[in-house]
Amino acid sequence: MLRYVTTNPGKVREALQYLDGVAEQRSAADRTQSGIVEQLDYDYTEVQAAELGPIAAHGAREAYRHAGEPVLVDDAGLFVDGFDGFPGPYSSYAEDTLGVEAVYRLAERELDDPRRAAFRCVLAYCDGEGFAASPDPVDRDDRTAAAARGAEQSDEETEGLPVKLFEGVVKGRIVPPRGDGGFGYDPIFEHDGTTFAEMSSEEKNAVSHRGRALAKFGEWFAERTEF
Ligand code: ITT
Ligand code: NA
Repeated sequence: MLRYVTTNPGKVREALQYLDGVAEQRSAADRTQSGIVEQLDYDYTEVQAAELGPIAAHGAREAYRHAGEPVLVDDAGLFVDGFDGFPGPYSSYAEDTLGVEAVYRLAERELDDPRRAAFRCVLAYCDGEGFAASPDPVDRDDRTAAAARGAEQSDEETEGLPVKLFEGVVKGRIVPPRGDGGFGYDPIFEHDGTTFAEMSSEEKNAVSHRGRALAKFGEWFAERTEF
């Protein structure tokens, strides 16, 4: 059993839809969806860092020690180019304090159109075992690769448990809120003319940061196990 570690029901919906879909395609017909991956509603400590990688890696170790079974932690954020990546790793805090509409209004007031931004998602997998050397599944993107290396190194030194990271990125722009699907910043994030809140979770998964990270994870995990 793989535990998808998050307190956020929106993430769970997208991740389970994706991972159950992958598992169903690849596995025996008698496998039930619920037996493969389940949410673990666990609020791990979010260490302060400028990048998502170290936060997710630290969280995965903590969640694994808590759960005692394989875990996948999902750390994500909205990075606004004109704000030098803000709110980024502080996206959850900014949503709780300012709110999503205020983040839009701030961007509208301070930045010229197009207000470029990216969603990033880092998935951190830990099952208490090591990983054989394999081609790095993390993005070629410099920033991402650096974040991944940083996470692996610093965490290796402090805590030992190996963690594997998978990152997905999607580019878009900040727009006035549209749509009532999705969650979080979805209404103000437009990709190819559609906000994420105007997409079904299946449509969102096909292009999103989370969908891309899940695709990388799914490919790696399928080879590692009978998943
Ligand atoms: P967990 O840490 O328990 O997983 P969280 O919601 O606090 O739940 P993060 O720490 O990763 O998750 O915070 C990410 C913030 O970015 C939070 O405000 C989310 O609502 C938002 N967010 C993450 N993924 C998103 C997505 O796909 N679409 C819109 N907003 C997203
Ligand atoms: Na969080």
